[in-house]
Amino acid sequence: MSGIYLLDYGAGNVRSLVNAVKKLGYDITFVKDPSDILKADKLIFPGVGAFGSAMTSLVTKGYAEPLKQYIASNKPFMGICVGMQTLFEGSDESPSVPGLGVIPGRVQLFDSTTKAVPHMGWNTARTIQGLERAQNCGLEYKRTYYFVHSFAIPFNEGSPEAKEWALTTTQYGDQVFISSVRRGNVFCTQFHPEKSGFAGVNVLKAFLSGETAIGVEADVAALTAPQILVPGSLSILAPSYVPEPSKDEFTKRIVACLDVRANDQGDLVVTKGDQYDVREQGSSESGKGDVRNLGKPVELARRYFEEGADEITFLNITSFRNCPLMDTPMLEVLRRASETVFVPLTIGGGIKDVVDPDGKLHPALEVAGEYFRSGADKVSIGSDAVYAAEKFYALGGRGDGTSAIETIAHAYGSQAVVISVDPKKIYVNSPSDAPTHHVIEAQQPGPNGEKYCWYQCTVSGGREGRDLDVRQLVVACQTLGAGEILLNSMDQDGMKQGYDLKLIQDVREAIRIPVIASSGAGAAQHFVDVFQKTGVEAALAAGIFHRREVPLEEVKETCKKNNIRVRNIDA
Ligand code: 1PR
Repeated sequence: MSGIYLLDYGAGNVRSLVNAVKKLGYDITFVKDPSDILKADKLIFPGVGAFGSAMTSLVTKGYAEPLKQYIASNKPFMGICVGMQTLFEGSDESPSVPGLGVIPGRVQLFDSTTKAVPHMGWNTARTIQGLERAQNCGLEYKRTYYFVHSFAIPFNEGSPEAKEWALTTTQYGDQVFISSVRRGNVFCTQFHPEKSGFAGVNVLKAFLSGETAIGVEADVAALTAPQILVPGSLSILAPSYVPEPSKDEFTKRIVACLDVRANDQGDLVVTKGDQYDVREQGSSESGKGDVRNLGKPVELARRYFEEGADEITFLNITSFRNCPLMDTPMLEVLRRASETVFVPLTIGGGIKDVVDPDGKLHPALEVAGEYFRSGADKVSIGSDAVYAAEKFYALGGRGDGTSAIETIAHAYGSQAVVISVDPKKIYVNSPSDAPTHHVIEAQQPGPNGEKYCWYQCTVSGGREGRDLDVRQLVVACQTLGAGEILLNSMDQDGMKQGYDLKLIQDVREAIRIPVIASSGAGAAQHFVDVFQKTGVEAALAAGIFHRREVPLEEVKETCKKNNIRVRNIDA
């Protein structure tokens, strides 16, 4: 069968890509055998995970040679993220593993001394081949696209890859890298079009409809052509196009969070607690009423995507009671959400080794894999991260390779592993009252006038406190391979008093991976405060969005007015 083929080696979420292609009205066939590659009329290669494991999979499955032949045959090819990187000669991520060598150059690690790494979030892509060429590829001036990677191809003007291949560059902090390449029928993006909202869907559309491909002859002709400036239009062909100077246009992310659980009637609902208590005040003996019901998970996720959320997080807040693999409703929520939501999806709750009722052990890696295949881009680990950090310190500050963080990061990449932290503030009179913990000055004095506090890690949705502080946790998790911290606060959750800025600042300073501030947003100004005062990469809210008290649009407009870069709401 000919047509559009997808080269998937099973390393992550390709469901969103398949859904986006289908949404555009095309059928897509998975490559099952090396011979399928040469049957394709158009081939998409969405690389996920580490460079070394991607290349090793290509070689062991017998895909590498037919892939090179396919590319040489000049049939339309689109590589995404690691799918683009594998076309280069090699990567510092896996120095001993050669790349396909189609494009000269090497993939290198971002410098994390000046910015958070991975580069995770929305950024622009500036064309250096000319606006017309970028437009042919569905790329739009000033639109932002979703990136998630720690390694990139530095843009080096004058280098062969830059001259012949680079279509766009992107600046992250002080570094400029190649964010897309195009030559003949090869088109690759470092960003994820399938996760870049409608802007990204347009990029896929251009490739699928054939606009992107112009053929090598036309390409060479254009590259050697004298300056052609079409009067009255922006149409300028390379090489006369003078690119604008690069600029860091990385945006802060606004994340909508959906705490999900079954209510007493057994329906899966989005709920929301105050300080983690999700029940209404009731008339029962315990004073507790029903689980608060704020809507249906798939519908709310879609609403937030349409309203401009940059990312959506589902937290299965009672998963510690069940085996998540038996939790088919949550998997179904992801599958259905990924049909209509084209921004990154994170799923948390129950990511750990689990034993199902018939005694069968499912390692955390298998649990996570099931979620990735169902449409998740990242998994968020809560309780299990606390246990892993405790073990890390018991072993003298190292992992043993068996934790969920390590196994999932190894297989799917650090960027796919988020740590959800549920800290509780413990007030003390002086740092010497908690000598084994990281004590800071409290923002407000405690109930008995205490001036200091430390933040205790909890497990099982805040039900149990552990002898570990948040700083110890995040440092251990970063060392074990986590790619991002989702920093909640049990004290601020649902209170609408603003984020715990002291806590967030303290964590932001301790680590170099991105931090999502969470808990307590009650007004658009709270987002401005947390971005300006702590420098976090993202801010999350739940209650104010569910109850429509503060629209996402207002949050973004307020940020813009305060010179905080945010992604424009897609149309
Ligand atoms: O321990 O790996 O099974 O993960 C359980 C996950 O469920 C953790 O991520 C934990 O944070 C979450 N969780 C467990 N119980 C609750 C609860 O509320 N009873 N939700 C819970 C935590 C906190 C935030 C919330 C923000 C923003 N929810 O995610 O959405 O505080 O709220 P706001 O903007 O309304 O203030 P595991």
